[in-house]
Amino acid sequence: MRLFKTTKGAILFLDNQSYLITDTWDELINQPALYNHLMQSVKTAKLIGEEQASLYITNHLLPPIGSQEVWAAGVTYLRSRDARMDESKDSGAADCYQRVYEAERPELFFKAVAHRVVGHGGTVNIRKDSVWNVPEPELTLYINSEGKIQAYTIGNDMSSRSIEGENPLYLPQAKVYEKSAAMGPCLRITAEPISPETEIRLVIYRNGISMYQGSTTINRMKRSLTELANYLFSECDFPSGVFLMTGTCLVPPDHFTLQKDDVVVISIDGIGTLTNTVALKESVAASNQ
Ligand code: DO4
Ligand code: MG
Repeated sequence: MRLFKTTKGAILFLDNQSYLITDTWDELINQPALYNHLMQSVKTAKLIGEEQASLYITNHLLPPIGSQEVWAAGVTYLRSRDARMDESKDSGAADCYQRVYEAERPELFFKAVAHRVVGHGGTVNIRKDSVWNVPEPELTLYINSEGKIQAYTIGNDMSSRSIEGENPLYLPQAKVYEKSAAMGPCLRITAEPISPETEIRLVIYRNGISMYQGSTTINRMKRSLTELANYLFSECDFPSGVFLMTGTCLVPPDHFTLQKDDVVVISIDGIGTLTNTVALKESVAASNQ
């Protein structure tokens, strides 16, 4: 089943029917067993027609997040390790990526508070002080307050390769800025864990022309999803649950950097497609005028 957050309420798609659920998002998704909860909810939820559901989703869609924090895992795929070793070779820090790839403890970092996250159809930013920027398409977990993975969505961990490559201590600046995270279009809630064969695809368009395309499957990840969730919860509580981006395996070639107006399209089997246009942050003075 798929759950969309809209300004009209949550829209649940199940067995070719759509339902409107008006509980607050945080209460709705932070269930001990979300799949079972939603199966029960449809018995009393308002059934809405296909036309109305698609109107709400087209015109009123929000990112599928309430008050949760967004965290991210890094260097979970060989491709990410290799790209980062390469971009940091002049800084002498390449070795730290090799070591974290092999270590028992994963790399986990704080990515975003909810107001920095954009949804499907929104704009993601590249930093004006960065000359090398990429999207990072990542399977993203919703983990409830008990530390159990309940749902999956698509995440884009926008990154500055020039800033991180200069010095790994600059990671928070390479990763955390306005609109540096996109998530959506919905949550996919399953009775069983997501299939390891699930495919992630990335296409980047410039003026309508494909500049990069790639795909991978999540079974190429070095770590398990529960391992990442367990580390995140080992010393942190998340009263409304948390989102966790699980790392990228798709890295465009080194000569590629995103530009304003590029369109980033990420698809994951069973979840859908997350599309975002690239922009630059407006200066505060300009946005106040
Ligand atoms: O090591 C820095 C960040 C890694 C990351 O974001 C990724 O592998 O997806
Ligand atoms: Mg990443």
